[in-house]
Amino acid sequence: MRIVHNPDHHRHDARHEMYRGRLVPCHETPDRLAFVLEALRQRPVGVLSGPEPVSDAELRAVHAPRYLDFLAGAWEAWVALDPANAALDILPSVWPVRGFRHDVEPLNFAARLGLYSFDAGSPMVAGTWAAARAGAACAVTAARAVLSGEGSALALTRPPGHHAGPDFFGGYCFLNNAALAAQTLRDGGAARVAVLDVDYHHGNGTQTIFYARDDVLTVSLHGDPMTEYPFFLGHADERGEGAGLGCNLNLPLPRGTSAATWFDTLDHAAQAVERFQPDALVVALGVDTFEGDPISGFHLRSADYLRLGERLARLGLPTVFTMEGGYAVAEVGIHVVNVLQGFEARAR
Ligand code: Q9C
Ligand code: ZN
Repeated sequence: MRIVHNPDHHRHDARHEMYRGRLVPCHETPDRLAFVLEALRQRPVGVLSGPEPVSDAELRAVHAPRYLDFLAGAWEAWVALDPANAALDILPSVWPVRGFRHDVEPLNFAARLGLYSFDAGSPMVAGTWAAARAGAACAVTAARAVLSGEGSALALTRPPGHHAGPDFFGGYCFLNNAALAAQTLRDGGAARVAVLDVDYHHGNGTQTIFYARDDVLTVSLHGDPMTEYPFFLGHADERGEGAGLGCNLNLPLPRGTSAATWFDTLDHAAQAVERFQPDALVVALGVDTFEGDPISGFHLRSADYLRLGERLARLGLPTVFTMEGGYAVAEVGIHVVNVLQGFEARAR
């Protein structure tokens, strides 16, 4: 397994996210990746490399140019408002809901920030763009490795990506690494690609990016949006639209779901992937399904991640993993490496 590590991830090191009317410490921290690297040192299940450059054209295959321009210039615009802002994280506080215009990009920075986001839990700092762009490069590099015949690869990166849509950030995500990997696989010759999202939270960004397309199947099993973040998407009746009708599958599960039920549901997800007959698979790998995760509600245990890797390997597909959520920080490394180890044991 090829493991493409983001050397710039630590530049995204925000302080606070808004929660219940207060600013609380971020859950999505640089030490999450440090723990994965440490677990990989103890169990070297793959070969580490850095990313190759990603082009603007590759980013624009998934994200809107005006959104990319906003992200690239956000920190400078923020500090231009007031030099004292350099010591503060960027968080949005105003959003264009139903009936407001989305076609006109305001000049005001707070308004642009709101236009391109959907929560106040995803702070940006000076290095966010550099970190996110290098992460996108990891995802594209991992996909290129799989296209050139390596059986599997992991984009070992943060910030995560699966909540980021064509032109919005949120849920700690800015660029959709799983979607970029899937698009790279398509452009490199894979006629059909499946994205299987096993993060606790619905992969709303990935769903939105591919919703009207029949060349990329998106499948997500996740906490029921009636009670779980991101709340406003991820229901079972969202099946795709137009040419993409039937090419999106959501498998929402109640908070508190056991590992046994989760694995039964994973089987349904895997069967849907098989029916689609893809040439390649992207796994949006969140490990926030762990029973000890501080913000999630499923009950997987550490050994279950070995089983997850084995089940994914049984699909027998060239596979790109992208690192998504997982906030029981000290266990994130064990769980990610368990998935890779289970995958490699079965794939061999
Ligand atoms: N303060 C991913 O797992 N808010 N994103 C939770 C806790 C958002 C999770 C509230 C959770 C986003 C990639
Ligand atoms: Zn998550």
